[in-house]
Amino acid sequence: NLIAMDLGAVTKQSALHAKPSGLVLQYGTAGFRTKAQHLDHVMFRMGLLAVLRSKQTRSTIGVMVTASHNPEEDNGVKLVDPLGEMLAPSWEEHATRLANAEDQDLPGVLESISVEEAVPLRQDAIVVIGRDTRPSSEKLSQSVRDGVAALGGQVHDLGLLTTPQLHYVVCCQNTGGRYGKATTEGYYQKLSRAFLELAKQASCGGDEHRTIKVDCANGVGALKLRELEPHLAQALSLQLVNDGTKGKLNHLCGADFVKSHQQPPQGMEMKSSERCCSFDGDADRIVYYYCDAGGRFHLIDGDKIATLIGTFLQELLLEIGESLNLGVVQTAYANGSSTRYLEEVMKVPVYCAKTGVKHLHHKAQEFDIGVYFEANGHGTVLFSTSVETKIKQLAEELEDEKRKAAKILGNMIDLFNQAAGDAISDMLVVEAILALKGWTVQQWDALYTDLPNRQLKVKVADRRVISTTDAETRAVTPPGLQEAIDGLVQKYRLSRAFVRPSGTEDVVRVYAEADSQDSADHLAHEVSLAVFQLAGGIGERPQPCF
Ligand code: G16
Repeated sequence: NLIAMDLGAVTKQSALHAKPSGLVLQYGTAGFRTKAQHLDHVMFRMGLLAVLRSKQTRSTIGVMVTASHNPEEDNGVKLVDPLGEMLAPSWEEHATRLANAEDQDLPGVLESISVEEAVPLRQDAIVVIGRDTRPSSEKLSQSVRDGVAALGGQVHDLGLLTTPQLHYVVCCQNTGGRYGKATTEGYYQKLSRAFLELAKQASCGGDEHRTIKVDCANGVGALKLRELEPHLAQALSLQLVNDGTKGKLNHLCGADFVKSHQQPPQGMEMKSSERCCSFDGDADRIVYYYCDAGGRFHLIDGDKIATLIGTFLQELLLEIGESLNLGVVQTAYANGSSTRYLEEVMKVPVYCAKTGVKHLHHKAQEFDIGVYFEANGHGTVLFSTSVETKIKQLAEELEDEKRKAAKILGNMIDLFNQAAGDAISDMLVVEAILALKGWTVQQWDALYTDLPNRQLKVKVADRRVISTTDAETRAVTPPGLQEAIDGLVQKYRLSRAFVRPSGTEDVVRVYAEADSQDSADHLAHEVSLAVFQLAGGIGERPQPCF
């Protein structure tokens, strides 16, 4: 069977994408990420791996070239599995093994993966490729194409795409069009049709014309929002800021900057109470914010987006008279107030998963309706197939108010990108919900008050010395670190802190929350110092951020 894999061709091609010897990379939170100049061989090899995965699953596989929220000089790659989900964990291991094999060992590693996974090598393979707007992305996606071609796979290069658009296309391609048309045009049609229906249903409430200011992080989101806008038939006007014409990708802007610095992006002029939002570099995250009359900045993060969505879906279910099993999945970064609100006011089950959409997505699949969001704004809602069928049926059968509610829910189901967290889709969802509820951004913000919090990064020689347990809320190693954190947390009221190695940047992340900003800042700083001392900090000691 192995004869079907032309290892000679692979070796020849691979010489053009040589691996810098000794370089070791890990398939992390969202694939491989590092400086772009170190990634050529990884891209080629991920092309090879995508072919094997495509043959094994007898499906189209996606490869996205992006480093999402990371700086412009970085790049990265991740594989998208048949239903638009993240790559299966066992294949992440293959990816790491393949990426780290020295050039001469590459054929052997390919063979062993094929044997272990019983890959039917004569099967055809199709790989869809997307890329973000980084200067390095075009060349790197050519390397992916070379890898696919070296194993005789077929390539569909869709060029510039948001990451969630690639997930959507892969999902459509493998589900015979049931999820939608497998093109970006199909994506715009599906979302805009659902959004316009919802806008029509909301318009009885007044405010028919809405405007939103979007910080596009100087990334691909700007290009794609421009393509979407004509489909929205003026039900929503988009004012794009940081659209990539001047600034640098993710620099002083974008969802990650706004969330971690808790301040508006550069270039965003906000009038009092104006709704604004920020995407990240590949448009898979979104956070909202506004300024109040006193000029104070208010962040509305992924937790509050999840709460708005959860509340709204619960209200619709009540109206329809259906009691479905709705759950919310968060990570350790979820603000304590959001968890309390979900559990005590909304009375929905809340679960804490490890950071990384792959972990949240899988947990959310256990519910009839699984809402999952990371505090950083990455999330979506998953509806089980039977719920989807049932709701759409009820929208035909029920009468009056119940029918109206079922129709709204049916459109909501279509508006979510269930393949992946998606800034464009989530923005339309939020805009539709606010319009339907007739809510201002302040009313939304007032659902609960966030506990003051602070996130910091610490540089250490090897971040793998930190290992964690209990969904990353407790450090197991290095010895003494958790005890140190426990001691520090005790000094403050309503406090909590944890540390974890990032899977996308070479840093250790520190999170702290407490009853006041001052306490959260002090606690985060003290925990950073403990990490620096006990986990081999390098460079300058962490400086206070207050
Ligand atoms: C990626 C993942 C997210 C994760 C984030 C940060 O986001 O998709 O699930 O929250 O990285 O991960 P870490 O803290 O491990 O660095 P993105 O938007 O960069 O793709």
